[in-house]
Amino acid sequence: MSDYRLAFRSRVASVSGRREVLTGKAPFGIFGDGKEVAQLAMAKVFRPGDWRSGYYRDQTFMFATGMSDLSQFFAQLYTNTDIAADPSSAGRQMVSHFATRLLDAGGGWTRVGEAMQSAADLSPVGAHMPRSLGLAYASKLYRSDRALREAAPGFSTSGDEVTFATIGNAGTSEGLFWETMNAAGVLQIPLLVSVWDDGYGISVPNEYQTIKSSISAALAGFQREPGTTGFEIRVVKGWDYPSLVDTYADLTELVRREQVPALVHVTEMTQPQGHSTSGSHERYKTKERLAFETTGDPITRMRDWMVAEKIATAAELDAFADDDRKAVESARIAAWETYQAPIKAELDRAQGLIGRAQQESPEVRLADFVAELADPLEISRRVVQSAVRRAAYALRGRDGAAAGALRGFAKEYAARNDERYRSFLYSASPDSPLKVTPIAAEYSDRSESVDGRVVLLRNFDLNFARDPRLFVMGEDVGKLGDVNLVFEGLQAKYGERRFTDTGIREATILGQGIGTALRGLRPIVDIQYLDYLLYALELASDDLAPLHYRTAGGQKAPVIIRTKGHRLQGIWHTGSPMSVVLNALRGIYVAVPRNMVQAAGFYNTLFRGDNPAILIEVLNGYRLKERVPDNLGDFRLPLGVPETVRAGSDLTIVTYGALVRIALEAAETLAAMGVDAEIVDVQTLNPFDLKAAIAESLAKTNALLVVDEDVPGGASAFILREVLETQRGFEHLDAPPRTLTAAENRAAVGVDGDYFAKPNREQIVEAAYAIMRERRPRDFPDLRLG
Ligand SMILES: Cc1ncc(C[n+]2csc(CCOP(=O)(O)OP(=O)(O)O)c2C)c(N)n1
Ligand SMILES: [Mg+2]
Repeated sequence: MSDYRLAFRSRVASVSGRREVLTGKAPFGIFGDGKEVAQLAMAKVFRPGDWRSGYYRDQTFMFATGMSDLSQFFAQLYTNTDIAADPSSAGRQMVSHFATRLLDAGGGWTRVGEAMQSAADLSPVGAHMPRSLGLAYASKLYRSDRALREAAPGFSTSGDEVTFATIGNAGTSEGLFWETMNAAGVLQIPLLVSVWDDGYGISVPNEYQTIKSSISAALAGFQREPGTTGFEIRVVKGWDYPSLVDTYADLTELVRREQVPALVHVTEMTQPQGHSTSGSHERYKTKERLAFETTGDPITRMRDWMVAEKIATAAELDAFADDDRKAVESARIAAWETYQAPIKAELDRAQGLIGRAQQESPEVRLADFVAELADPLEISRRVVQSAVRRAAYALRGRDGAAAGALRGFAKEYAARNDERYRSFLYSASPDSPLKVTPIAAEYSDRSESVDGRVVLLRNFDLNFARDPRLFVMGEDVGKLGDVNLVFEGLQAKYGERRFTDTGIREATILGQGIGTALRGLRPIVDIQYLDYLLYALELASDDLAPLHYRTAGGQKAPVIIRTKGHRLQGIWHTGSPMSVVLNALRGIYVAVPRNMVQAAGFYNTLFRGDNPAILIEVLNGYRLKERVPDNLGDFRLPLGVPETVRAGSDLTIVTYGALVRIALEAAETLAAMGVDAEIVDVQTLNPFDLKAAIAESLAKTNALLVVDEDVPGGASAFILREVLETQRGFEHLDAPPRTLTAAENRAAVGVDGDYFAKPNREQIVEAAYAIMRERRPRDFPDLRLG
């Protein structure tokens, strides 16, 4: 009875939510109507420590488990920015995009493993699947390793947790789904995937979506059989309450006990209100199908079954219906009032302040702004902020108390709205990598010189000995010990669980990282070449980078992506799509160390911090000799602090990564030509030079050359903006700034391809020389080379 009533209330909420959107009170609606009954069954087997990783149809499940409720649901529908009202996203995500709060107000972990959890939903279809893999994989790691459970207290009691993923039938057409399913079958992890099959993906039916029009038929080859691994697959109808309850009970027991992945294909689900509030299904569904939305309704069928089985009489159920409708309606009204009350108060306050300023300065025309706020087009903060600021423009140059009060409010209000709408992109917790205390590398007479790869190898070894939560996943990182042998011998020392070979599946390697990081582990996601990061880019951009932001500080996944790039051979092993990385991945820090000692120093910082980051090692640097710091493993380089690798007085060359060495060679040639170049290695592109050291260098040299591995207008444009605009570097320049970048085309294979596609020593010399010649033509005669 209580299940039925919960499903009923959930339905009323869907209907009510749609109405709120259609009457203009909420921006958008997408609801779980037609999917209720299966979710009741799934909720019954869901325990503290378990994870949901699902999509926007799951409100009934969220209500049934207590991870959400009607008031949070409506708060999110109305876009309430108060974390207490909408703990999933503080008004940042569309309705039905759920998340539990894993972090406390200071950004530290709560005892995540002791409560039911939901990873933060996202709108791109299927993009939550890869991290589901990691959530489930963490159970396997925790179960097999008691020391790990002790090293990450509060995250897992015994490794018995199950991850429940949900996805729509059409969502299974995405590559990310298939990649996840294959990997889950290979890994044999406690992942229970439910496909909510309503026959459609918006207007496109299953025959266009899925081979054999059925995901369970398509995946039949995944079914585990004696002697093989695989999935346990079940098909059950979305209205068949007793079968659903039995299926989830049996299957979850198996998944939990044996850590076997499972698929529940829930068929014959409905969409009584159509896909979402942005369209009407009458436009594309047949009459028969529209009729089925009523005749096949899972709640009606559950009710019929209850009456037939004499669990309740129709009259009893009708009597509850009234109460349940009222309960939903009063939750909605309360949520609407809670949403509106503070904004209305802000409107009133602003109106009062403008009114008083008007009295103080009757000659200024402020009446329009007062009128705007007295009868606003909408109850919104933009209305308030816009009116207040335009009133302040009209009051410019006036010193009265009321004008001052209005300006004070305008400033405060803007700052408060920045917090509401722009905060939490990066971790600000005590564990932020920006707060890790730097420790300089130390050298002595005993410091030996070794290949760069050995510096990294020893540094990883020391970190892995220090922190049992660290592990690395990727292609060839285990048995081989990385294609450049950076992990040589470490799998033998630390075991397969910590140096783990994976299939060629960059997106789900990253997903495995996101999921395990959410569960308190410290994954290093190894992407073999920077060029192949693009396979994982969508996920990095949509799931990882905005995770802390979209949960308003409720969740974090401190994944460290290790990759290598810039210089080797050919079209796919020399890539530096740095502008892609920078622009798609705000929220993720970007380190571009010039050598392996610097890389080690940044890893040492990032492993101790809680913000995701990507570190790009210089691909042709593994065989170059470097001196090993005596405090390897322990020294920590600060993020956002460039290093001047050559002091000079004539011009500043700003660069990073592999180009630092080439720029240093160029500086020697330049010195012989009478040019004393200062070379600044930016070291981390994000954060970028937090103390404006580059502007200081410009104050001395008055000239800027940015040398970049990326395409024209790529990362160099980013660097120019930072230096010229943010740091006001233009004030120091006495010649136009220049950028020297890679070509638009990628590098042909071979040493010549690299030389002619990427900045080389001679190009740097000539670009620097040209700047000098422009400033002092008499001292620097034309080279007459073109
Ligand atoms: C990557 C991506 N492409 C397109 C969309 C637009 N879109 C939103 S929902 C949807 C249909 C999803 O259908 P299904 O997975 O069956 O879930 P249902 O809504 O039917 O429950 C589409 C195409 C999206 N959100 N993400
Ligand atoms: Mg569907």
